[in-house]
Amino acid sequence: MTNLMLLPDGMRRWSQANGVDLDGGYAAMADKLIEFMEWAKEEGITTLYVTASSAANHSRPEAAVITFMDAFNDVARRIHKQYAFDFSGSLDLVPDRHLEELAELRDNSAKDSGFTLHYILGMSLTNEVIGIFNKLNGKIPVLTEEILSSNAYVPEQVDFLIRTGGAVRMSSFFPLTSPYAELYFSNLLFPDLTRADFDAALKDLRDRDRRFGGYPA
Ligand code: GPP
Ligand code: MG
Repeated sequence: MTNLMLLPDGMRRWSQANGVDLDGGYAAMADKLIEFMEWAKEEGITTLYVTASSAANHSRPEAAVITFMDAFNDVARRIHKQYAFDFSGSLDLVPDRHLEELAELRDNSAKDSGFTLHYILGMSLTNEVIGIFNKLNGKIPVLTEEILSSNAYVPEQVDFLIRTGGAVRMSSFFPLTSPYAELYFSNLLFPDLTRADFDAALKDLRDRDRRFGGYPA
């Protein structure tokens, strides 16, 4: 069982480079995301986590927020009858109508399909830690690793992570309880990613010697 987290970055730049508006750029993201899911599934990935937004992304002008949320909702709508769909994150940042639709799509998704698309919305390590503390403060005697994991935005340890768009940083997208996630950074703008690029990324990730802090075997 291998899971993968995708940070699909670069849609604004892709829109500019291709002479389309932002809606067009995010429509290209939506189509590519659906292709990407097929690639991931074919390669034996069981859950694809997609960082749909950081908390900071929700401070963009309202029209820009609606543009990226519309595209992510569109993808969930297009795949939910075929795959399980789930989401988590700083959900108070997400516009109500998008959130309501995502909940409905999650509830009606194909839960037994063997493949899950899971969005993490409004990512921010700071908000995440503050949220967990405020939710549990006074209600548990001590914080354990298990309680921390079950309240984290990403509900399991991430194996592989791919970020497109050229930035070699995690920004706010770090999965809190995944210290051994293997990271892969691609210079490509997400809508330009091809199957060959995906295969090369996955080969690179799979060839790594994962030791989880221990000595080599
Ligand atoms: C980024 O494209 C995309 C999102 C809002 C989705 C999640 C964000 C990540 C950074 C993974 P963009 O609008 O930032 O394009 P660009 O990087 O070209 O400005
Ligand atoms: Mg960006």
